[in-house]
Amino acid sequence: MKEVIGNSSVDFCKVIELDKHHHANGNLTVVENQSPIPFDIKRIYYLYDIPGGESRGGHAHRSLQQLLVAISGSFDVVLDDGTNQRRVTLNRPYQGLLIVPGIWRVLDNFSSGAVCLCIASDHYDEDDYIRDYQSFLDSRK
Ligand code: T46
Repeated sequence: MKEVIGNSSVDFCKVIELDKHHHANGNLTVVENQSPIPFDIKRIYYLYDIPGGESRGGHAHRSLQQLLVAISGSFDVVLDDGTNQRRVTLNRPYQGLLIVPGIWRVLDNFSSGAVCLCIASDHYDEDDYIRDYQSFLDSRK
């Protein structure tokens, strides 16, 4: 079993302003390895067609770092380090929420047509997930 990397806090998760190229014919935003995110990108996936009232997440990662972007619509991310919780609303395609390892996250309050782009520091690995909340709390001790 992998160890949780670092003794992280919800305060280490931050909204990062992404590069925005504004033009009369529309906008363009760029995300590259290490700029402005502090990791190399290994995987991209996205959540979409989320029915009203549904939530996603409900787990923590041992070592994965992610940047979440509301590339369409809006949703909330509830961050939990086992002691403190923070609710962050994402509703701009030029802002990304960096989530560090060891943070329980729940995504909810999805608007109609919301799309959550997830940029990840590693490939999919089920061993990196902590999907049981009590196990998450135990991992924080
Ligand atoms: C996270 C939130 C924001 C794969 O096969 N490959 C993948 O890369 C991913 C992300 C998922 N899957 C499979 C595993 C499950 O059978 O897709 C299914 C749904 O995954 P999960 O229940 O983990 O989905 P979410 O939306 O609850 O969580 C996902 C990410 O897993 C997670 O890292 O932070 O989005």
